Amino acid sequence: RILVIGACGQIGVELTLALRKIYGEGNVVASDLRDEHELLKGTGPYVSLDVMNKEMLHVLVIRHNITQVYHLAAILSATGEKNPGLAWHINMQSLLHVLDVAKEESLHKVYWPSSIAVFGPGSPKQHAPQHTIIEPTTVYGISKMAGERWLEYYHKRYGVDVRSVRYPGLISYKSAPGGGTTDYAVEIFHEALEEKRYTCFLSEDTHLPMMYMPDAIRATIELMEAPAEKITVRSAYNISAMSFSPGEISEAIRKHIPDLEVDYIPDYRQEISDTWPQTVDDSQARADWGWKPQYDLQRMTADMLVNLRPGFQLSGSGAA
Ligand code: VAH
Repeated sequence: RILVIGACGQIGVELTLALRKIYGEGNVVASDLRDEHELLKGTGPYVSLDVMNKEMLHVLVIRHNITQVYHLAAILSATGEKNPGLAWHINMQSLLHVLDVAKEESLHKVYWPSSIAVFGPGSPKQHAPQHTIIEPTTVYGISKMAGERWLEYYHKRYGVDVRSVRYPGLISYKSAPGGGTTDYAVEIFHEALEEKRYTCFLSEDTHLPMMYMPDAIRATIELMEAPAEKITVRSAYNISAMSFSPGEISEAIRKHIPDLEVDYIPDYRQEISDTWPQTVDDSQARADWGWKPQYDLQRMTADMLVNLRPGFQLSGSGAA
């Protein structure tokens, strides 16, 4: 049985729904601090969990016969810079609680997401390799870097089967992101449909690695289902799908909403994004467990628009 922690977040909602489809709704326990997300209601068991309370986590794991945990609860990059101490505490302590319970209860597998935020100004901007200079400058990135080290440590020292990927910025229509630097790429779709106008907090030519949520969910599940002997990276795999800037995504949306107007007023999040690479090299994930993305910018844009607004008429060549 699977436990998803942070099930009401941007990844959590879709991952929980996907896992329930595969493993059966009764076998996937969703948990979060928040009230149950609308889309999860009626789809399977839901429990309230504060993962900062290790006892509570431990009891829940035993009571529900949990054998696998997906731990997705975290403070993202932009929110993290507002309260670094809290972000560090939450991101680290929650992971250590999960890893400890996994060790103590001999759980079969643990999934925890890392991020391209582990990279810093010293990492190559293009095709950032799996192994390179990892000197993040945000507290979120530092917590992801340290988390990767802890995963490897628990794997080597205690044999816990930990798995992770470094997600790029994720774009989704079912559940909203919160507090990230890449959130603009979701907001712009909502504003384009509602107001035909968007003020972006990053500059027009800030290129970042990005991925559409269906690819991210598939990557997660494929990694978790891969035979253990194929997993040569026990920190976190680079995975990549697309890279674009606010200017380029605006252009892609304008193919379908020609009168969209976008202004650029970069704020403190610009500095964060400037420290990250534009593209990452995911050859290790491709070689080890067959990773391959399906969505590029055009296909994702079309899919976002029709899902956010049922009946939306796509124009010409961009039609999905
Ligand atoms: C953030 N979306 O913006 C997250 C992330 C790629 C960065 O992990 O904080």
